[in-house]
Amino acid sequence: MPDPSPSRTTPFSRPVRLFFALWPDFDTVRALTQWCQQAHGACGGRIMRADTLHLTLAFLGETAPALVQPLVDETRRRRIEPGQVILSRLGAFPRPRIVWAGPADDGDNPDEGAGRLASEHRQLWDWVAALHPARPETRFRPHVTLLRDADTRLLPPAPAQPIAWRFDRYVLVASAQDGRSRYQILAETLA
Ligand code: 2AM
Repeated sequence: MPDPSPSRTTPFSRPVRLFFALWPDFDTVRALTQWCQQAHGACGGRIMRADTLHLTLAFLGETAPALVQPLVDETRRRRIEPGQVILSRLGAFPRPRIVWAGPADDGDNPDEGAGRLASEHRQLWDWVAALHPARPETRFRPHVTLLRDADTRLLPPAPAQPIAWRFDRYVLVASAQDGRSRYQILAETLA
């Protein structure tokens, strides 16, 4: 994980871009890194740094500084049922030239994969909406960005071995865009 969550959040003096995400454990990062390499061999582009790989559950966008601490406090009070997501797909967003890994659209088990993530997304917005004016994304598309500036027309099939990602927490992240993505974890929820 990037900057481990500080016990006290650095106050922000300007609006800050926030999102909630699942942050992968070491084995998941290692597996995702192999997917990055394979996809890069076909599509080129820019491989995401291992320490920035994540799956966004809710995107809040630019947030007034005064809202940050209440979101941090509430995140720390929240709990998540541990779960697992199986990443078995490679997909692309052609316009931003992104190649991503994601769960199968939905398997038989709604407690895993895309169904489980959609449920976490909804539950998150249920409490965030009371603290933040952002609206939920119109369409939630769970994915881990692997490559940017890639030639998405050359998207290869997904690697044969799916990635079983066990999670037991989500994190609130601040993102600074200054040429390269820099993420700071502000708070995490625990099972
Ligand atoms: P991306 O990787 O597909 O760009 C930090 O920018 C995180 O929030 C990334 O996971 C990014 O997805 C996601 N994100 C950025 N803008 C978004 C938006 N308008 N709606 C949903 N997610 C967004």
